[in-house]
Amino acid sequence: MKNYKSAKVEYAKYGVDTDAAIDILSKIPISLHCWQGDDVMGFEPAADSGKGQIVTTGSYIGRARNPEELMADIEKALSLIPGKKKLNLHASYAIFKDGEYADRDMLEPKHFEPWLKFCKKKRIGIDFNPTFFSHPMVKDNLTLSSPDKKVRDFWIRHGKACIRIAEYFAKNTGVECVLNFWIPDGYKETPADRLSPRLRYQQALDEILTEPYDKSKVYITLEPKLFGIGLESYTVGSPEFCLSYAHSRGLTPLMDNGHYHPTESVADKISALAPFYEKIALHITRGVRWDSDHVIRFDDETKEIAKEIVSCDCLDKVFIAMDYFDSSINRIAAWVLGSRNLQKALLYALLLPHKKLSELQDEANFTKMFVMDEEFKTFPFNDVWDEYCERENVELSMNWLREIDIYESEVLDKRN
Ligand code: RNT
Ligand code: ZN
Repeated sequence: MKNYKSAKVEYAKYGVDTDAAIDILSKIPISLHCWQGDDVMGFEPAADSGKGQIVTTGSYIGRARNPEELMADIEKALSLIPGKKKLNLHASYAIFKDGEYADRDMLEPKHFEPWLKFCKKKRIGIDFNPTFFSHPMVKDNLTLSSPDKKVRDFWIRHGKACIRIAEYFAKNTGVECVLNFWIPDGYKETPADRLSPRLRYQQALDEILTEPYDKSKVYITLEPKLFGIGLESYTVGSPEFCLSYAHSRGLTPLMDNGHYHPTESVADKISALAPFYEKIALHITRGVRWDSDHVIRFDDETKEIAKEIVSCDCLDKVFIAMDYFDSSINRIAAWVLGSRNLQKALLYALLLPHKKLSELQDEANFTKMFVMDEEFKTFPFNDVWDEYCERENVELSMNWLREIDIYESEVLDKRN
């Protein structure tokens, strides 16, 4: 890129090596969530969508309605996103050949074979999630914490089945699989008994974990949440519960930045967990006034999370996934935009003079630390970004949108 050389010189003045930054960025795996492509519907014949706590809003044309369409859309998105990717699947995206439907508690690796084939062709790893929502066995908003043993047992079987599927993905791709547990369980009103549901959740998870798995290939993560729609007063899997559980059982904590009080910062929590966990998993999203899962922007919150990952030297410790769903704009554009913004935030973080800034902190030179932090915001960042895109062979700037426009008129328009 024509301006890259001068940008490189500018950054080098502060000891920042732009080539090294580009190189590191290209190797950070970003997990692309399949559910942005179809409004979190999945492929089950009687998908109970709309129930459960996952809400998408908007009615943009071209939602992927079957595995072929979703794979084609993912393929388009992947071609426009630089860097290393993984695909993040949910159990509700099992693919059934004619007449061989299996309910969630009976899922097997074979129901995900086409996904494995797809990802092997793309040479990417796979992450996985049991789907504890949008299903008739979610009773009164409860799954693993239900007082009804039949309900709990159904979801325990689901959890175990997902461990087997995660291991199948990891073994066959050669890439570790992050298996994330999130349950929507909770109450709209102040419950009379907060303890029993948590004890039941704890026991159910213990039961699921009796399923043997290879801990060097499958990383089980637990995702807490402060509240959900219809669960405003109490969630069973609260942050304290999930962290304590994960820590006591050797699991990995997962933090979704939409799941906390609005003034809490997930960026700050990374260094708080880092000393205690081998791995930390993240769902990067954007909440607007609530856990609304808007498309990731290149904004302060995302930059701050990226900055912490880099400055805490946690790049090998974190599993980075995205979790948002917008059906009011072109869904492929949503994927590409969010992924690129997240990578921009990581690049931005990689281009900061962390060593210098922390020296200033230790010297209590807070004035200079503040000034430098601000000045770097207007450094020639975009020249380095464009260089990265060029080296990765993806479209620069907004040119990628043109490709999506063509895909929209040639493919998506015809889906209605
Ligand atoms: C829900 C959680 C969860 C889901 C996905 C689809 O609040 O964030 O991670 O969004 O599993
Ligand atoms: Zn999440």
